[in-house]
Amino acid sequence: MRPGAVEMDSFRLMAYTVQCPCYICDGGNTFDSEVCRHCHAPMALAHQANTHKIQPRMIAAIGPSGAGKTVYLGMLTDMLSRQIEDMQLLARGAFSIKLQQHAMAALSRCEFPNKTPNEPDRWNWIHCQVLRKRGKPAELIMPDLAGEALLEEVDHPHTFPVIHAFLTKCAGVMILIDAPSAESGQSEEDFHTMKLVSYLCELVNDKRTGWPERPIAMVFTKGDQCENCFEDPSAFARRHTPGLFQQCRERLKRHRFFAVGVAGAVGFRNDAGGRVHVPLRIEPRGLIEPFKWLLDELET
Ligand SMILES: Nc1nc2c(ncn2[C@@H]2O[C@H](COP(=O)(O)OP(=O)(O)OP(=O)(O)O)[C@@H](O)[C@H]2O)c(=O)[nH]1
Ligand SMILES: [Mg+2]
Ligand SMILES: [Zn+2]
Repeated sequence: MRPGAVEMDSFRLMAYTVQCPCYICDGGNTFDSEVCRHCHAPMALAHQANTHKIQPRMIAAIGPSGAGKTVYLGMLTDMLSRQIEDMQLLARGAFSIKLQQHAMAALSRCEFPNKTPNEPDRWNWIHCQVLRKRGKPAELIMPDLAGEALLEEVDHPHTFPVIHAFLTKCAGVMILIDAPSAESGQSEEDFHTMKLVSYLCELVNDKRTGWPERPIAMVFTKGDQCENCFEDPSAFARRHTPGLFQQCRERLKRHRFFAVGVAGAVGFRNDAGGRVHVPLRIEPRGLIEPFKWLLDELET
């Protein structure tokens, strides 16, 4: 602007005529929107990608409510950001630290984090760069979805446009399965996971790029309460989630079974709302393997 020239107030509206596409659903938004008006994903994801001129890939931990997604993702990102392993995770943007902060604050108080709310604008998203000793750095976007919303979308497609758009574009997933429930003979675990696999396979069924061709890690959680699943996760799946095991063999080209545990021991506390689980120790086991496998598969 020339010295002395004053911008007309109405000129500021010009900025609103340029649409900024959401990174998840491609829907148009104004430059100052915080969340996408179509799918409620944070617009920070699009701004980060534009600023750094990068196209992050999307991966996710999915599974029914209570499978352990928030605990797993919180602990995994915390471990990787401390670089005890061969991999190091660098969060991009302050919003990417919220999940780790929220989960670790709860665990350090000897509590498990709260159930993830169903409203998509309250989910935590992580945009990060993962550096590895071998292999190229990976740019990733990972949300912590609510299990209830996920199963609602599976039962009634398009109720949660963000889940639909995200899982269409997603490059690979970890499906979390509650191992102690599966071992105790609750067929719910088997059915929920089979439904998720069917949903994915029907969502993108292209011969070359569809879900049957994308990597899927099947992760048994809460291994601390179910030692058997660590020995041979695949044999555990055959025995305790036979429907899922068969479905994976028939429909998925790239899948593998894993077992993880975050808590070392769990107790109970009586609260106004009933009995609450309390983590007595934190003893992460097997957390890195499924994530590493997924990244390796994405590179091939
Ligand atoms: N023993 C044991 N229990 C766990 C572990 N991880 C999670 N849990 C239990 O599982 C519950 C649910 O864990 P979350 O991580 O909140 O589950 P979620 O999949 O995020 O559930 P939604 O947010 O409802 O989708 C926790 O409150 C704990 O009681 C674990 O490693 N060991
Ligand atoms: Mg959660
Ligand atoms: Zn969107």
